[in-house]
Amino acid sequence: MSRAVCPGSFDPVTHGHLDIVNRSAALFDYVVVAVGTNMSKNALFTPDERVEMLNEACAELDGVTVTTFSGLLVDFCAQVEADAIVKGLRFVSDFDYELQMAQMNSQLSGVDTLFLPTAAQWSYVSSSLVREVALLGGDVDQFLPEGIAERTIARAHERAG
Ligand code: COD
Repeated sequence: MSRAVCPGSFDPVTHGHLDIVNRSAALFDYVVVAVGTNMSKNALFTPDERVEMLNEACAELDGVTVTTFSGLLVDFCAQVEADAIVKGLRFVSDFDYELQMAQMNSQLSGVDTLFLPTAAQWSYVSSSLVREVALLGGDVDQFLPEGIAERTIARAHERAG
């Protein structure tokens, strides 16, 4: 059984993330979507809330499970016996950052990273921009799976005070 880990902050999960998870599920027997913490980002949702939203969004996908992880991604990969990490790439700036992490992860544990190019229609979508648009009162419906836009807008309103 081939097994991949799709890690991310997923704060919140977007159509761009889901496209990567869907395509990973077509390539591997089993996919673990792993919600981690990016220490450089200011989170809108708790890790458990993000898992709940991902579970809703991935409910129809066979062989896909969602969980949180803490600590090093390579330790989590060893724990779930992953064959590879799968990441999505949007622009050159993603590549610079992702290549460095892929090489560090490979050096730490030997686990390899596969990059999938973003789908053209989602290439400009990031959770950070979606959070910013929502916090400033914009419409984020088109970027997020059903039900998640409402939760994002509600949380943004709470944050805005
Ligand atoms: N289209 C395609 N791919 C996309 C899109 C899109 N529109 N949006 C995001 N993605 C991809 C990203 O490129 C990334 O590969 C993945 O989806 C997740 O994105 P985010 O933004 O939700 O998640 P990040 O980048 O904040 O997550 C970072 C991790 C939590 C994975 C990282 O910080 C990590 O591995 N942390 C664990 C600690 C660790 O091991 N540190 C050492 C690293 S070498």
